Amino acid sequence: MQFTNTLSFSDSVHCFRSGQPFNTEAVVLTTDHAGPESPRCFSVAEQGRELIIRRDLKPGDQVFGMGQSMGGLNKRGRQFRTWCSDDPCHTPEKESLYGAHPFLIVDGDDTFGLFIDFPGELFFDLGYTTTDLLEIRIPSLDVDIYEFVATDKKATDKKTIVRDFRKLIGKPYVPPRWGFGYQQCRWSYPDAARIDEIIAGFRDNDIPCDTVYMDIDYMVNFKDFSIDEQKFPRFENWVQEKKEQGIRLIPIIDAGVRIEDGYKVYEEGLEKGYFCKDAQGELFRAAVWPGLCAFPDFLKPETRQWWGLQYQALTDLGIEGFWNDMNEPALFYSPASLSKAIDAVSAAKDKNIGVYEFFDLKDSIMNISNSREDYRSFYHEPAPGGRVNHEQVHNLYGTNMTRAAYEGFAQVDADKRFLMFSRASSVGAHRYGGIWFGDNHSWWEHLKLNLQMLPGANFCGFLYSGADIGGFGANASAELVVRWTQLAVFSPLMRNHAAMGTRDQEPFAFDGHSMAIMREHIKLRYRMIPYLYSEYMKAVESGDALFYPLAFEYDDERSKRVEDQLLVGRSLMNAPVYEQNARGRHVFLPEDMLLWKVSRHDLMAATVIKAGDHYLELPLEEMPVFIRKDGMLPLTETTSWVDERQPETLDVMVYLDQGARYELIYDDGISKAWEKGVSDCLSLSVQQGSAGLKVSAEVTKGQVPWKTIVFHVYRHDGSLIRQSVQI
Ligand code: MIG
Repeated sequence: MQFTNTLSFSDSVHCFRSGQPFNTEAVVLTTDHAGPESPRCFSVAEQGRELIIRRDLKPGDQVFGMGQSMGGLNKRGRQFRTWCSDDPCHTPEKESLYGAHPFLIVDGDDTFGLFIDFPGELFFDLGYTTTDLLEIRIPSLDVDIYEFVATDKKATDKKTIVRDFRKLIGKPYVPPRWGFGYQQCRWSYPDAARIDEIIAGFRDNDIPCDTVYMDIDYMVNFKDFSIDEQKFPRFENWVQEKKEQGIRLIPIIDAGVRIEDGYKVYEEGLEKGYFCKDAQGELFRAAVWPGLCAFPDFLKPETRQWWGLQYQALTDLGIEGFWNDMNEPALFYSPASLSKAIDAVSAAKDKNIGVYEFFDLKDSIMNISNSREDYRSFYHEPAPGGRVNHEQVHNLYGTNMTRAAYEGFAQVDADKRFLMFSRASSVGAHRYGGIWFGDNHSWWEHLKLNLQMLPGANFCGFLYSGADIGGFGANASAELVVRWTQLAVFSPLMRNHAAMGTRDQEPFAFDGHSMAIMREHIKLRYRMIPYLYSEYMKAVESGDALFYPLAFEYDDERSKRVEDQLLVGRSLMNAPVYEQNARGRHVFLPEDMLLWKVSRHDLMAATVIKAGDHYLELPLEEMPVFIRKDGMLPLTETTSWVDERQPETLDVMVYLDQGARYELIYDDGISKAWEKGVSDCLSLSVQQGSAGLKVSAEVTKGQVPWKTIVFHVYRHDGSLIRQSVQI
């Protein structure tokens, strides 16, 4: 196979270009160093109008990555496709979800990473068809293939690969710090009065909360950037009042724009040519919630510029965050696909059809949404005069919607962080917002899936991510929501959400005991924000994931295969309970760790657990937090919302081995000063001196709110020493 061009970003990162790829803007790094002739770790062969990547898999090889996708941490033995899909039923065999993230790491004797920079569908066969063969089909000759070669033959090689990849694709989006608070959503709280009740539910029950969401029913006829004043009278005042209670309202924005005469967004977009057109150059129309819609051509810079400014209609009223939905884009039906289906139904009328014809008939209705035919029937204009069929660039649609929003916010206020996350995404979208994992179900399987999805999303820079706590579809039991809330304590995006028609699942929607457990865990989350925020900001800079499988840190065979525990930042390991009625679980410890069962926030109740296998008793009230050797876990005071007041005391849990250091990163939590390297830093240190413990807490940069730092230092023998430092 002859590449048109090969490039080297470093000794271990190379790009192999075939043909003339579409510029997806996934990669932000440039280089003019010529690279090696061909990849070292896989082959690329031309087959007709396609390229096939192949690599033999050894029995022990594992495959990590694939972004937001089904399966365990190790993706070997599965098939995937990159095709942003509005699929609300995440059953195990699904090959694609809302995000298209073609980055993977093969881990074995010879570990390497692979990223395919391509805007359309790709087919991954990770040892599924043939057990010992990895095969990727690229249905084009125009593509950039990146190879990341490992050098150290260590578990941590994989971290280097993640960092190298992230260097290539740029720094992730940083939310405002209040985006680390607990968030409550539901499809839909019908009006302001109900939202007031929900807020009272949190405040009266002493459960911290920072945001409440407004799902599609806040709009007039689902028209983006409109507000139904019947349901939300005096909107601006109300938004302001809620802020005084520490609650920010987060409206949804859908991709489709309702076709309606007199609706400004539609009329303006139409007049300026900002919408996607069909083959004849006519407006492309398809139905979503608003009925027939036009679809902004987000690949066109002028459209993005215009769309981004539409958000101002709401930011002017005090709104500071949004979630972008239906941007795969989801298409319920087009006039063409609907009439085809109706024809099929009419043709069957009064006929005595056979069962196979019946199934065809059924399919003609069932397959009407998100059809490939519809996706093939419209076009984008990324550059003047340059027309590209949607199917070729499908995966870029949601990304560019979110990019438009992000760039629009910068025009509203150049120095302010807005909350933004999207349903659809591709590699590169992480620079503009986070993602949530879409329409999961209130199934225990999806609680485990949430855990297993986090690292893959993180590798692609989606640090601000999380799944709907409690599950979106189906009814949740109290126990499921309790265990899910426990897991989500660690997840930067911590949002509970439920679908229309399902049972309420706010923390206070169940019995008092369940509520009390959730209250304690949500409070714990607020205490952990300094840690999560510090680790987040470090991961933004270093290119690390917040969540790593144990296989990325420990070289032993056992650790490599752990599927249900994650490292969280540099200090912690998480091993949640994800089974109904379980009152404990098995945990594998690659090394000694400090176990803190958090039920009563008792900082004196931690115990040292030796390396090896353990069965831990974990009643519903308990979630284990493991602190690694020389790891520190700073815990601030709990508040009812993130910015409620300045905390005074910082507790620090420490598991002392050789000597522990921790850099706590802090900043104003709202400006973009971090982009210029401006942050506050509190350096914490605990060392074993000859005359006892030496603890120090020093503000090495800027300023931090805490006045008293209380160290809780545990040692190997389980002994605890407490020492305070004033700053
Ligand atoms: O077709 O806005 O994933 O979070 O509640 C469903 C209604 C549309 C899908 C989103 C979900 C949201 C729902 N939306």
